[in-house]
Amino acid sequence: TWRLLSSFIMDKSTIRSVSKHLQENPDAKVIFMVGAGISTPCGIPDFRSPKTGLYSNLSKLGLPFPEAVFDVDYFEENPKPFYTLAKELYPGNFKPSKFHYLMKLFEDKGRLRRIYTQNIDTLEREAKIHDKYIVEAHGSFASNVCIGCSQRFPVETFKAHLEPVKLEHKKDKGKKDEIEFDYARCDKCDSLIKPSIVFFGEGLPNNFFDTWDEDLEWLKKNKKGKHLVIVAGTSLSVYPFASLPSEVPLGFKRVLWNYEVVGEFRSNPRGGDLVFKGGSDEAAQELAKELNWLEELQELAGEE
Ligand code: CNA
Repeated sequence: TWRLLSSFIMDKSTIRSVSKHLQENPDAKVIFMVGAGISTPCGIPDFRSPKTGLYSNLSKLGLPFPEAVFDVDYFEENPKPFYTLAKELYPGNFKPSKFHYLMKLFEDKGRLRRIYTQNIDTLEREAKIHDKYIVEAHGSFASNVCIGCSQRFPVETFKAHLEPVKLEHKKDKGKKDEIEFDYARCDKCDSLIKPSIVFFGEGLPNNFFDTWDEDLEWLKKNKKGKHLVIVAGTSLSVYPFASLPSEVPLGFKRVLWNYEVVGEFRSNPRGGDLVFKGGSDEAAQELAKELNWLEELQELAGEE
């Protein structure tokens, strides 16, 4: 019976509850906390989905362990896997999902407080959501930094080096042509330049901590707990980001839209949690329908 009960409360009725809450509380705003799952409908693989996730597809890059692609020491030794991945993931190659456009609608309707994103694909910006709402917790491709002296470089610096150069092995006819990159290097110290993406072992940007402090204060002032937190498309396994939902003060409704039940929603669920186990775009579409925003959502997403 427990199983039956839990599958019942994870169905679309929880999305209707979100809609009802937002309609009954016109001053309530939403904080989104999102991850790679909201961009899988755009064609960008996430990390951990079995079979389709990046980690299960990285073997072709010859990495000693999958996370090495985002490891500074490994990058210094062998930048090629990161360059290969960056070329594939580089912003501009993908269009935002319905979920991204739903967040844009929350902005347009004056119902958005903030988006905390772990994604580096900049699709929130691509959906034209104003910068002031976006916290890119794991950085982005939007600026570049030298790993030796921390000097900053404009976005074009790294991008210009993403075109592979072909090395021809004229003397060794038996060997196949190899794809290589001409790695971007600092003009001052000659160390490698990388996008300002947070690699493992690196600290998160200050604005992540500062903005979250500000938003926590803002939540605490809302004594009746009317604001909402919507968590979507994340395995909640990378810290400190993963602890955000647990820091939401008691009394607020927390929403999860994900293929699997993750983090505190599984280990320490709260009575008010509203979990929909399913696709983030499906949830976005359903909520838009319930709020009578569907036409606008379809227009933003470029659908008929
Ligand atoms: P993750 O660990 O790969 O988890 C993704 C989660 O989303 C899993 O629980 C999936 O079941 C779920 N999921 C996948 N697709 C959907 C969908 N359409 N609807 C609902 N749920 C879905 O990714 P996290 O973001 O939690 O991990 C943090 C890493 C991933 C961050 O450091 C990112 O930089 C990194 N990453 C980002 C991107 C990107 O920018 N798009 C891509 C791949 C990895």
